[in-house]
Amino acid sequence: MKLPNFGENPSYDCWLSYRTIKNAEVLKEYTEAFSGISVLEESLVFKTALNELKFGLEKILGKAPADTADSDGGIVLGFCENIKSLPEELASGVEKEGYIVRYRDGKTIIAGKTDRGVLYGVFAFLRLLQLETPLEKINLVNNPANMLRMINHWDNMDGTIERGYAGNSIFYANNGFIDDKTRVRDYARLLASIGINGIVINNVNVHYHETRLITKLYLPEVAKLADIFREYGITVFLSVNFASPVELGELPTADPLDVRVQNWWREKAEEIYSYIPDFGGFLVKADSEYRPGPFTYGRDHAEGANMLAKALEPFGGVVIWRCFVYNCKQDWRDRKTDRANAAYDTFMPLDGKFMDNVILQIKNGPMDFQVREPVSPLFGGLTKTNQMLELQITQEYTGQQKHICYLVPQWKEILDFDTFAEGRGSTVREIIAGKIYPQKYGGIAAVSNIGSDLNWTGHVLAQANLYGYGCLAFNPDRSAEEITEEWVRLTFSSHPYVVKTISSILLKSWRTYENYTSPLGIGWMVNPGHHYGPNVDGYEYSPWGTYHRADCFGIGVDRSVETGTGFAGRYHKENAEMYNNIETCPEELLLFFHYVPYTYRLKSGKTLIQHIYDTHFEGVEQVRKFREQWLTLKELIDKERFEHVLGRLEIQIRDAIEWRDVINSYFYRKSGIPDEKGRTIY
Ligand code: GCV
Repeated sequence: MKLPNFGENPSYDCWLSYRTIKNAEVLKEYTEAFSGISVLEESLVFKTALNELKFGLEKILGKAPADTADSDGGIVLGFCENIKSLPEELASGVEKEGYIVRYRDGKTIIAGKTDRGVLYGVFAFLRLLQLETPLEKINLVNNPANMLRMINHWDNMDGTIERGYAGNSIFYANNGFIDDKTRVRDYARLLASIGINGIVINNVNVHYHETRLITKLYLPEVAKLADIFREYGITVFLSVNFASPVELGELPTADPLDVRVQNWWREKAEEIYSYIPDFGGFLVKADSEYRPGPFTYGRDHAEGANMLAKALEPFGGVVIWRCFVYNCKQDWRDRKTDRANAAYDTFMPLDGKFMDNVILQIKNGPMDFQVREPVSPLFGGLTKTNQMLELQITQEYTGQQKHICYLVPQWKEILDFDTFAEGRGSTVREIIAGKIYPQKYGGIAAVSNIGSDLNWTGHVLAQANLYGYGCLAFNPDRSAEEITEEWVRLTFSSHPYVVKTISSILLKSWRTYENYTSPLGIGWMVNPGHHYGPNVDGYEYSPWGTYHRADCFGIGVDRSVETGTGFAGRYHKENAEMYNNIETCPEELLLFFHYVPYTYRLKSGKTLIQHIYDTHFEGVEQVRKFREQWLTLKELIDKERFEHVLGRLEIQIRDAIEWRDVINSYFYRKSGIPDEKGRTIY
């Protein structure tokens, strides 16, 4: 496939389309103000920053800037301390990887403390121009809230992507690396433009070939990827197989306390760093979903993680250890064991036992990226351990990029969730930023939603999820509305009607998806394996409704302290009491925390069963409305993206109807209670 260059295909360009400004006045003003560039430093990333600036300016202004900025009309790119005209009080507000972008009296400064900061400043500046920001408002100081802002790829070397919905891997094919790296470079560019600074390039489920990524068979190839990402200020990490010494046939054991194993990993780290001197470290999924781990040897997760951390320590590497640990083989008759408790019960007793170059990566909820879950109680529970939040951009349980499900509002709720760990204000975003408990490393990671599809994300509107993730990772204070509007303007156009219409669809889409799929936090009612489409008892680890517990009287899982699995009690007092009590439990999580009779009256006055019926009908109508709204954009956006989204909306309507009918009929049959409104329930 011949790839377009940036600027040739709007689907490929994503938010970096850099359309030439049409407003003659603004164009004139900008052309005068930004006529030349001077660069004060030299480094790989500076070179990238300069190229990006030149490229963007030429597209947006329709004219290449000169290589000088001696007089008015100049942009100066440099480190804060080397720019004499930058007032000290402003320079001191810039932190590592932060930037300042400022226009004053005919001169523009783009400065940072590090070259990454300058690169982010360049992208921010170009955004401001694309948004036609008045000169006097070009005045930003931005510091990233999170130290690590990562993307995790679940790419396999055969070219498939676990939970990938946008084609194949852009890194691998046929159990090898793809030679042409054009796509990788373009991707690095997209990621750097939203402030991503780390990437894990292979699946956490590390199979035969990927286990060999840390051997000399593949390390030269990994190094080539690292070279490209480095240009964009992005550090490369690898997922590793905990049993590597055994699976590579080099040792009879992978016991973390065995000296041979410790030495093996130490030498392995040395070898990796000889290829990639700035290698980031390992991501590890251990003792989870049949992956090997320290439990095999009767060791705990701190012993496992620390062994790897010790090996990486001399080189400055880190171990990112996932907390996604649970027993997939739960017996459906066992009503006490609760997957929601698993991560908390495994890791809380280990708090404080991890080395300081280990970071625990915690999924946002206690289950697994459902459309609605409470926040994991490990946030606010752990006080002496580095921690990171893990989100899922790829839409495994949220419509698989066939449906519009814009997740920024969900992520905002997660980041803003108050754990009350140290009183009011102990939000998840403060915790992962290391502001509540000091931590050497912290931040945020998310599972990628991109693949080899020309538009990167399968559904063009799913690009907004990647963009929004980057924005929130950098600055979680931003509102969903602001990020959404910005994305639409950069990606499509600033036409007020286009901005209003697409923003409105995006911002309503999560609730809409929830409406026609899974009510009140119950989750999971999907087909086994691929997890697409409705099947109330279908999920592979939840036979006979282990996870929803519906019977002829009611539905929901009793997770209260007194009569249930006790999960509600894992939170700090304020949240524990709120969740534990059916009266105070937020209704959107009612069935997550309580078993509730179908005849129970919700705050709306409706019975639970009627609520299920109504929301499912409503969800379908909302998607139909999205289609109507989309149709009105026909003359206002390009044909390719218009048709593409319309096609996806047709699929979404068809599948929403299926969800509605399967769910409603299941609960009608279970409860025997007809719809009050007399609608046909199949
Ligand atoms: C990469 C869920 C997904 C798996 C995924 C796993 C994980 O179970 O269905 O595909 O494996 O989460 O996060 O490790």
